[in-house]
Amino acid sequence: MARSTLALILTAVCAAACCGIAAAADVERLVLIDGKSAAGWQCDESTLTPAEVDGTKALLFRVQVDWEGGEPGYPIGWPRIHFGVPAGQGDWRTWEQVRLRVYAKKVGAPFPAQPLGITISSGRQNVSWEKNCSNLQAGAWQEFVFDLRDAPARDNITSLGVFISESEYSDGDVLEFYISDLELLRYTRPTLMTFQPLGDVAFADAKALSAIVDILGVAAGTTASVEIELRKGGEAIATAVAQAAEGQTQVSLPLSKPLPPGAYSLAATAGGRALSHNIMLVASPWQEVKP
Ligand SMILES: [Ca+2]
Repeated sequence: MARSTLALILTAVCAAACCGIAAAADVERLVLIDGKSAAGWQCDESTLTPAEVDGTKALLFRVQVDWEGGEPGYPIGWPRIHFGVPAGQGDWRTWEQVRLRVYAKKVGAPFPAQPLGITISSGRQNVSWEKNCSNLQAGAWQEFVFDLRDAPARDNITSLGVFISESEYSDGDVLEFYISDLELLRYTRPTLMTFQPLGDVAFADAKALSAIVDILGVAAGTTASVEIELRKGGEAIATAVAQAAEGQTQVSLPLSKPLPPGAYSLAATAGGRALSHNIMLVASPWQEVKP
């Protein structure tokens, strides 16, 4: 495979937050499919060809489901395409996500619950990682982003594959998956991915409110600052700054005095991205039993 296929492209994307402010975040990309060339890829029980769909260049992964033929011993098998990672480039520990864009076509019944899988394999035995492109719809571009950090043995990745399970389909089905982009991503600065309070309801005299943050782009051995804020009607009631390492961290916002029961929001900001959740503070039962 040409080394240029593995070119790193430093770019900026605008990442939308689910319930907060959208902000720009820097990411590095390792492009494995750019839609133009199938270099480095192989296919089994399927075809892989450069094509164009909906005005976009893509690689067409085409499968005709065949319950009789295929791999010996596994006639109802796993047609697939796969990319062999060049020797010396299998240390994926710093890559955080896999992203792909797919435009799928299929005649007849909708796509099944597990329509298209992505997998990586390491050089060690019995270690694999699989994710599924759930809710795949025919006739529209869809983007799928999977967390790579839960993949085992990421220091020695030997291949990445995209596959279907013929058992999910009917014999004879013709499936077309146009893949315009497939890439590994890593954030180059701390970026808040998710923020989840430990509960939607807390006592108004709680000493602290806790939440889980998930942050990407934090270098090993370092932490990122996370600002936690309790708000009431847009006004900041309490603020604290916590430190979080890469991945999930529990953070707390200390409260110095009991607050009036009612509806509040709890917000986290890190790396320029803010996320918030509604939280209800209710009267403490300890107050009610006081004489
Ligand atoms: Ca087969």
